Amino acid sequence: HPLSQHKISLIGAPSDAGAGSRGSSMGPEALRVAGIEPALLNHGLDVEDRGNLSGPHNPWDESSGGYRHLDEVTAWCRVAHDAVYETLKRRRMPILMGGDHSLSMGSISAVARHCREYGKKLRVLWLDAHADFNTCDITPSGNLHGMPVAVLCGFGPAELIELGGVMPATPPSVYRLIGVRSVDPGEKHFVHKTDLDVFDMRYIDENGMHATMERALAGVDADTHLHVSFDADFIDPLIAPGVGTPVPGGPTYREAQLCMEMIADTGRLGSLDIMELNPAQDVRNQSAALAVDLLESLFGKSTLMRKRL
Ligand code: EXY
Ligand code: MN
Ligand code: MN
Ligand code: MN
Repeated sequence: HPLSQHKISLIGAPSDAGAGSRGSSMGPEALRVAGIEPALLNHGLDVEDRGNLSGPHNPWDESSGGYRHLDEVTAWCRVAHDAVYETLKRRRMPILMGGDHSLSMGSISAVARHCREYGKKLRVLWLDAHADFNTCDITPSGNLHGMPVAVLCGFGPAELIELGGVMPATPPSVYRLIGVRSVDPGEKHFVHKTDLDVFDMRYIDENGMHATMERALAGVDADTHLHVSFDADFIDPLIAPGVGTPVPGGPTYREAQLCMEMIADTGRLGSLDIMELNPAQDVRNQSAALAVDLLESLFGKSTLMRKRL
């Protein structure tokens, strides 16, 4: 096995250049203040905090050619790609602490490169209120945090779609989008056309989180590298208000915990993004604290009393 799941590297990526509001640049520090490192140490894991990456500041410019801050986002994604790729090469599990969700173009292109080199199958769970599948032609905002899944599938500007060395970084078939409840009209059409696998909130309401995760994880086996891209706006904003783009009607505390517990049960987690926490919108850092709580479940802490079969 090329990677030790017991050796974790925390990587801060304090940029909000891809977002429509400022503040997710404070996400990495909010996670540290919420005790991300001691929480992982408590689970007997070997944890190193590599500090924060650096990149350009947010110029707060207008969108141009359908993209806002393309140069800045590209620079940040390059450093995120390199840090995640190098961490995987050292056989450690990278946890990228965002930062806005555009940074996942960097992390996932690196994870995909790693999987190609080690002959691993990649599965990406995209936990998000949004589909993040816009392109410059259909985006209502130009904000690149609304486009990372499309870019990773090869739909986007040259400098971003080529980040991981090959284009596209990933086929659409590796993705499972979970928790979706806000999609733009053109984006919805494009999601359907691309045949992305989406478990939206209506699906979760009707089938329950357990059946949803069983389907989203179907086919994950010993050869699979599982990447979780966690957008904090996945969770219902009643309990996670500290995000830039809250959307009502998300998973409850228990639904979110069950989701994490079922991922933990696969034993296949290989890399993780924790994105879009916005401390400027939060109340007493509760959303970062909740993210750390969920992270513990993702690493195997469970309140399960029933003896395992
Ligand atoms: N779909 C909207 C847009 O593209 O502007 C909003 C995107 C928000 C993306 C967030 C964080 O996941
Ligand atoms: Mn604990
Ligand atoms: Mn997102
Ligand atoms: Mn989102």
